[in-house]
Amino acid sequence: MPSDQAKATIALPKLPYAEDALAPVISANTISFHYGKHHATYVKTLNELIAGTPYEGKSLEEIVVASAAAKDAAAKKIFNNAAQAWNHDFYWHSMTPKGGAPTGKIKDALEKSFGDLAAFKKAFGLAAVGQFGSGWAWLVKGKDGTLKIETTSNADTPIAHGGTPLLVADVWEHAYYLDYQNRRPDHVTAWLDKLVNWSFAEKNLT
Ligand code: MN3
Repeated sequence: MPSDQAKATIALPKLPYAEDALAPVISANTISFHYGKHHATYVKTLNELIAGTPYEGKSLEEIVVASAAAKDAAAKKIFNNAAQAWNHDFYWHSMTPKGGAPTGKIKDALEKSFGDLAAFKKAFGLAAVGQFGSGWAWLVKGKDGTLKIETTSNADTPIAHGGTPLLVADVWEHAYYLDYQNRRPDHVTAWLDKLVNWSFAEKNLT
């Protein structure tokens, strides 16, 4: 029976830029499917799965952490959709039309951990291209304060394991296939050179 009582649901966050803002590295067509279909569907499915469960009313981060710790099949489905919803919002913010070279504290941290920007890009690119199948390539702050590169498979996310992500690249095929087909290395190279939102990474670092 329909109720007019407002229920706490997880909202689809707005994109931080227009759908065509990242072109030509990522086309408006890709963003319209990736955000408007893939990301939106994770959010919609999540809301359907948590309705009437103890997860309802929790924040997205809380749902990710709680469902990661639970071992049952229902929790696994909730985790997949919650983590994908969280990862995608983090991914949109990891990019900007004004990408380029890092400055300030994030530049210092990168140089301390990787030597220089070129060495970071090489290591991150190898990890992103080498992630077998669907997944994510992350720049994270390790427990010792140094920056590290990690990859996760499918929906998995550092925040489920107490990690501190600074940036993420989506390497699921849906992130680049319309523009690059099988050329994931070309997509990752252009992503690193043109789209990285270093201010977002710095904000997450400090
Ligand atoms: Mn995706």
